[in-house]
Amino acid sequence: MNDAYRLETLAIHAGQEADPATGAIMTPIYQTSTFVQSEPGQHKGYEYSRSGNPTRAALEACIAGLEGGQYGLAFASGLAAIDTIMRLLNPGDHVIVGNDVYGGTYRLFERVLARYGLRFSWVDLTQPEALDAALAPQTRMLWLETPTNPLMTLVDIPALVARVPEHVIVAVDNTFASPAIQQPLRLGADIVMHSSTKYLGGHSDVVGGLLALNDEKLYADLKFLQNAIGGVPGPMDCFLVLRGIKTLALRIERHSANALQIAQFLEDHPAVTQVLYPGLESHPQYDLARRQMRYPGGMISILVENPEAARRMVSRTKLFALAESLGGVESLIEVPAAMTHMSTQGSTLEVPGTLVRLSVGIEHVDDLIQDLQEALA
Ligand code: P1T
Repeated sequence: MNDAYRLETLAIHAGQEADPATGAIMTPIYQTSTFVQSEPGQHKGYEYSRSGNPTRAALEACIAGLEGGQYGLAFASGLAAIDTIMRLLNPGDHVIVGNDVYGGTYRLFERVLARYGLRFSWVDLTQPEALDAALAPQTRMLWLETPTNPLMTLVDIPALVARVPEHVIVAVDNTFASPAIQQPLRLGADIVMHSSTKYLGGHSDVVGGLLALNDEKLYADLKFLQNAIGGVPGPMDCFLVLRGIKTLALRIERHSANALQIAQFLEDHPAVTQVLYPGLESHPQYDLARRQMRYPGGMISILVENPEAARRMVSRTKLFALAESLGGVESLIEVPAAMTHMSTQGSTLEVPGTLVRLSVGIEHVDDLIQDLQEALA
């Protein structure tokens, strides 16, 4: 695929040439566990679907194209993708992580991987200088989310990349933004990771994870781990993500336009104490957002007066469904402290019970604002 094509074109075509066998324009769902060989080791590029499957290969090429990478890898979930990255490390290795991340990432790092000898430092990376103090001789990885889940803070990817030694792997969880908003590999990151459950899938009908990268050795190591560990997606799930990606650019435009209007509405609402949205001038990193993000995205977090007000609001919306997850065409709302981030309770990553997170869908914005107005009345 021509590297010069723009994201809108790549979303529809990258990795998705017509099926050579039949001419089918849509990538076939190769629902098979294994592939016949003519002699041992003689096959048509596929042996067994944990190691590789043509529908998955199309998705892997697609995410590589969208992120401006050479290589892509697909997983059964975002967490399976993160876990596979972390198996690049050895006991005693040190990882620096931003101090606001998805609750499941925190749980995997501190409750699972710490038991295998990895050490994690949780650092406020909105100040790039804070990174210097956290760096240790054993530091092997810098793990970034931007915007973060759920506080919507940003990190300056090139500024942080410039501060770490060459041997430190910089991985960016690009789930909240999607490649339609920012492409971390182009900003110097080594690995970009997605929960494709979210904006890439886009329709709340599939759970998945994706990686994209450029370094050949790192790719060989991750591909080995993908097969050795086996957290791979089935062909139907790969098809659904490919299908969702086709409209990514259009959806992100509408998610962002709707979210900006809703953020402005909420900022003026007396029941709302604070709105955290990178598209608002009041966001402390508005300048960085303008520099690093093509669109401000569809995620908004707000603070309300007290936890009861938060619970009341999310129980009263009708269009904004009360549910975990994000990035689908339909609007969702939740209280992170009680739902997606319960695992951070009692830690330095704990989020306040007054925080409400909105995933703004692509419904008509006037209907969404009316729904929020009624819920806050
Ligand atoms: O759910 P899964 O596909 O395994 O992806 C995990 C994950 C990783 N990174 C980020 C930034 C995420 O937001 C998620 C999943 N998040 C939710 C389910 C949520 O509601 O926040």
